Amino acid sequence: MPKPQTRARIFAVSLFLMGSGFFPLSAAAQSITVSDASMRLPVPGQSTSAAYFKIENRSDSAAVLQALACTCSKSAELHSHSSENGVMKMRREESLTLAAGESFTFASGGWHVMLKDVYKTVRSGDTVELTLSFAKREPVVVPVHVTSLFDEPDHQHHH
Ligand SMILES: [Cu+2]
Repeated sequence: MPKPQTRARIFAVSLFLMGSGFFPLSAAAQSITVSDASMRLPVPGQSTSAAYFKIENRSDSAAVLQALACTCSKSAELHSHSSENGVMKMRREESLTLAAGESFTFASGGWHVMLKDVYKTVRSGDTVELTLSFAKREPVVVPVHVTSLFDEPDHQHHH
């Protein structure tokens, strides 16, 4: 049984190891900010939807967003939109690179997070969690506000 003093020292050493080796870029990871995250529920009969947010890289090095996961759906993919001969096309992207200081907005008609097989238990007004995974950085977890097409004032008196 180690004396309290020894135990305290072991604890201090393990904290040091975590700080220096296990999460070497924790300070950098904190400088990725995500705001205004929202998703709309799939329309009736569909199970696919999209999430949008604004992301800002406040760190001094490039950030590469590589993967996403949402507590609201079976899978989440990075997608872009582009117009080819007047036809909007959606494409799956491997990653999004943000230079130091750069910000980027995911929005309808542009880059979005494609949510596939959205769980039926998710309701309008809920808050779900989106996890953004980066190359050589800790993941960032953000709350996402769930909305529905039927939230719109136009639809509320249709009964
Ligand atoms: Cu898509």
